[in-house]
Amino acid sequence: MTYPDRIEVLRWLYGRLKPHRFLHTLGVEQLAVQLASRHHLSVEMASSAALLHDCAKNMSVEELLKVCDKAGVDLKRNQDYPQLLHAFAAPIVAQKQFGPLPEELLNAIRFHTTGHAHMTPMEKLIFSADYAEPGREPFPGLMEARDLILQDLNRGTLLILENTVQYLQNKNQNIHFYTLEALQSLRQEIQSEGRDNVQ
Ligand code: DGI
Ligand code: FE
Ligand code: FE
Repeated sequence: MTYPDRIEVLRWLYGRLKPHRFLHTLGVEQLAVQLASRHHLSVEMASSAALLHDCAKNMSVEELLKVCDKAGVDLKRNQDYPQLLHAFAAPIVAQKQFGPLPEELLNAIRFHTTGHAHMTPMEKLIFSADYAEPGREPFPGLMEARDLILQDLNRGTLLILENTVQYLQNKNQNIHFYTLEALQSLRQEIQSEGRDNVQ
């Protein structure tokens, strides 16, 4: 599988993103690559997905709605969550620039904000790297999450989902149904891992 040339992607992002977002993207890539090699996933795919995950972050809600509508995103179910649209739009924006990309990579960027039920390892990796990247201003729980995703991707992702839900609840924000489904599905996955280990 060939991925877009890294320097070309960086050049494109450098012209699109604000400086702090560009630096965040590099931090996500650094952690994503580290996680991929630790957990035996494709380092190249992790790098590309990390670089592209916020490529639509500079767009206005109007533009994002247009792109998402064209791509068949259910806008009614997402109208209360404008801050999630950049993730759903990212696969279209990235492919417009770089041509067709693998579905596994596209899903990792599509679900990087919310997660969803039955996440693949690459989706968990990008979701977690976005949260725990090294450039983030320290906040309670960050170090613990960073350590845990390096040791155990499932438990680390679960901790991050739980922290995110707690954070949003404290701010009285509605939790997207994808996030709730991700939480429930990963809890079940970890429970069944435990059962398999006992047998
Ligand atoms: O794009 P980033 O800033 O790197 O981070 P992100 O894509 O993970 O999150 C973007 C925003 O979306 C952030 O302010 C948190 C918010 N968010 C994530 N999950 C949910 C959510 N907001 C609501 N209302 N509900 C969610 O489930
Ligand atoms: Fe994002
Ligand atoms: Fe991000």
